[in-house]
Amino acid sequence: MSSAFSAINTVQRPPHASVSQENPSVRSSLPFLGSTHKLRPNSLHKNGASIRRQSSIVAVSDVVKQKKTKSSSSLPNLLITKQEGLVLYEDMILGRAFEDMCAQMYYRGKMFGFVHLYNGQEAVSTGFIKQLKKEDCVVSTYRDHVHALSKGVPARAVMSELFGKTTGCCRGQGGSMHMFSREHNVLGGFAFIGEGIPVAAGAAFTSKYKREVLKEADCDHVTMAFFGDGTANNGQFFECLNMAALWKLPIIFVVENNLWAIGMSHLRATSDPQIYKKGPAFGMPGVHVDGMDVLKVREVAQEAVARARRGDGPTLVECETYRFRGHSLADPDELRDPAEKAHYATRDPITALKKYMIENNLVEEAELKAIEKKIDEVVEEAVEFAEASPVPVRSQLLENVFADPKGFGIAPDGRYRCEDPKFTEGTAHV
Ligand SMILES: Cc1ncc(C[n+]2csc(CCOP(=O)(O)OP(=O)(O)O)c2C)c(N)n1
Ligand SMILES: [Mg+2]
Repeated sequence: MSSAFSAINTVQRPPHASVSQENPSVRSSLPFLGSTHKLRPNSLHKNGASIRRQSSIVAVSDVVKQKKTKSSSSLPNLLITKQEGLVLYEDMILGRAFEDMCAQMYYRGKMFGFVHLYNGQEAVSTGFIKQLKKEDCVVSTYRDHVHALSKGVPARAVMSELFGKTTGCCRGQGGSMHMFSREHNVLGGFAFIGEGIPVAAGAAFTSKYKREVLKEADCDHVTMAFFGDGTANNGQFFECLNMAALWKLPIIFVVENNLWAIGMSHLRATSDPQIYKKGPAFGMPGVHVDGMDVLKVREVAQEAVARARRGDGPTLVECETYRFRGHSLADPDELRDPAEKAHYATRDPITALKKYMIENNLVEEAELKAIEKKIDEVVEEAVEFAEASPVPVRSQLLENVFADPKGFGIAPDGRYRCEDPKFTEGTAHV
């Protein structure tokens, strides 16, 4: 037994096993970080290993420790090869640089509506999505630009979407909160919290149906649903945990616990702040991972993906992370304690990966600098492309909004109501 998942599986099988039966001291073997003082360990149990065998939860840091000796790396005792590290680094740099550019463009008036940035959370998107194949699906939230980028949607298509241009991945019709790409199997950013989770469950059901009912033997596609700590208090989350476990769906529920839901502290909003514990209650593994450490996230992601692909069902993963900016670019971010922000700033996932790679002689700093320069150019080019792209024609306004726009967007004479010059003045007879 060498993994969190196998440990969890052994305890989830007995029909009467439940989280409430666990040894309460197990909780203390899971350090939560930062402002979650209530969850800090009082004392560690002397015999942690035996507790872990009985428990339905395992500290992922231990998994990583155990795995050090049999890493996928050709170098002994390293968690990654140079090539793997460079892929992770480049993807995180892309996410960060892209979002920083979004902030600039937003404040210059190039984007409309709310824009929610992902700075600080990059290790989650990179650690998980880089484990996927193109056919696998990703479902996101309104904080979705970086999930789309990690899944391979070109930066120019995401930036153009943010500018509301026709060359955007949704022809400019979705904007910041609705990134979608059929080609890349990005099934959407969703603005209503929790609404993406059933969509993800549906996508996972599709994969299973294709394999088991339509006998498409090679359909081993996996779906990842990303959502926040606040969203994990919504009913859709629980309903989908139930269905996913019941039907053994190939889905991974990735909770990005950044400790805040706008200005509501996670500790004030939920009865048990340890979200991963809800997994075993439904009969699936629940894992907590340090979401500021891309190597740990990646380890967990690999196991969860493998489990889903081989038909063993869903996994719930809680990534403890932090957003480095306000909830959205309209948020002055005055509610969070500066000390908490400072604490997480020292845990920047990009700096941590860079340190790991350099200290282990995997790369020279100059190689990482070259990646940063390349990505700066990619992001610059994305802005130029978006700037130069055309805005959609007005008649596109109602496309894909109503199945039958007659009576809504289309007047009795068959013309789009928005074509009426008085439409935007609010004086048209509609
Ligand atoms: C159904 C619904 N209710 C309320 C809101 C308003 N709202 C927008 S973001 C948000 C907080 C979500 O927090 P969390 O799930 O932790 O995600 P985070 O923003 O931290 O990534 C809320 C309540 C919404 N978008 N949808
Ligand atoms: Mg949150």
